[in-house]
Amino acid sequence: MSHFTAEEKTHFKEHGYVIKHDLLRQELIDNAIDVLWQHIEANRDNPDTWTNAGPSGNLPCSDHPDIIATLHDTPIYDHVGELAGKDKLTPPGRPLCKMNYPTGNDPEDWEAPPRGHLDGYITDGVASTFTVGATVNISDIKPRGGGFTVWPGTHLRVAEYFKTHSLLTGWDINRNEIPELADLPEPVECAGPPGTVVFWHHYMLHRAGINCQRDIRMAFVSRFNFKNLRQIQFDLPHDLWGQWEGLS
Ligand SMILES: O=C(O)CCC(=O)C(=O)O
Repeated sequence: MSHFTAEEKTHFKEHGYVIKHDLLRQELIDNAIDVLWQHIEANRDNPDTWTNAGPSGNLPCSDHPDIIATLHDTPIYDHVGELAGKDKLTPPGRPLCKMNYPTGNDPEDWEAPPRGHLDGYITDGVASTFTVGATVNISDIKPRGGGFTVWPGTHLRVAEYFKTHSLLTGWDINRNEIPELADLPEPVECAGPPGTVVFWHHYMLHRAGINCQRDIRMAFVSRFNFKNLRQIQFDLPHDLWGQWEGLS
């Protein structure tokens, strides 16, 4: 059975991401949310405590069976496999639990974030990248509610850049020092109910949006790798889709 239509695959290639809905059963979502609340420094029953709550960074519960189930007991890996080729990928790991707490600002005052970042380039001279990202909405994420945000088409511009600049200079992109990426398209904020999943190319500029709603934005991010990624990563900008069984 195919998970993606031809149009969805084309959308992924052209825009660098594709959104699917209803990929998680409600029971998986409810169980995961119960686990998350054991780690959030706020009172689940008092929304007044959710603004600027903590902790910052990923919650330390990626190893919990109910969190792992949101990836392993769902068709997410099959979807990624249909794009990149399941036999070519390492097995799924553990989701990163990413909360985005309300800022306390009014939705009317919301502004789109100015730019996103590229994962895997966290310091000068290092490229530690991946292949496909999957961001899963665990809470009901309203527009302006801190949803995962992508800059469509930036994967193609980043690939162009890496054709003439080493991957080891990727940190310059995150430092916003690249004229080729100075003028970005309008970002897309991936709001949507629990079970909405954004599949995205690893060269996409992205980040969490700004949460001007009342609810805590709960999302999980998983990253998937080609088994031979370390051998081929420097070649990928020159042949962006050749390795992707479902897209080449
Ligand atoms: O929390 C988010 O929506 C974005 C996460 C992110 O930027 C990342 O995983 O690199």
